[in-house]
Amino acid sequence: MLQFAVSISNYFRRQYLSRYFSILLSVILGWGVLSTPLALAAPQVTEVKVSLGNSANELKFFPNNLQFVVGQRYKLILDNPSPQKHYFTAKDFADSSWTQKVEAGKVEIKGAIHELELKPGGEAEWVFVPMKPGQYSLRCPIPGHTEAGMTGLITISAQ
Ligand SMILES: [Cu+2]
Repeated sequence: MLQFAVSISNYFRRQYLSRYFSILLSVILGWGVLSTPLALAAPQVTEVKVSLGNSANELKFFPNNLQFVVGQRYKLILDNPSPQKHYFTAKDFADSSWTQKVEAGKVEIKGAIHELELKPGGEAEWVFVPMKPGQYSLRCPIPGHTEAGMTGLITISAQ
């Protein structure tokens, strides 16, 4: 009799557990199914490419006029196809934006950034959201480069 009671209670416990697990499983699966489209629909990133100099060693940014809109997310892809190092320096613009991250090589930097140095052949990605409308100057502060025309204009416009 006792044996019977134990097996009955085991039976119900198993039933209970299997129901519990199937609910848990469906919650996990449901979450997976629901969260996938949500992740895909996450705020879009607009990619913008800027080259620091070129292979002919012209001291310019290509392009040198950048337009962004407040509140949108951008990935600024910087490269340096020239034979010498350059800087992407735009301190006021950086102060007027929220930086999500900067990626260069295998390093990812979180937080504020003001200036990026790119060696020949270097690449970096800067993911940010412009916050404050305005016009901001861009330049390469290596001696002679700003003077030679390695400057640019960054415009952040309101939504
Ligand atoms: Cu330069």
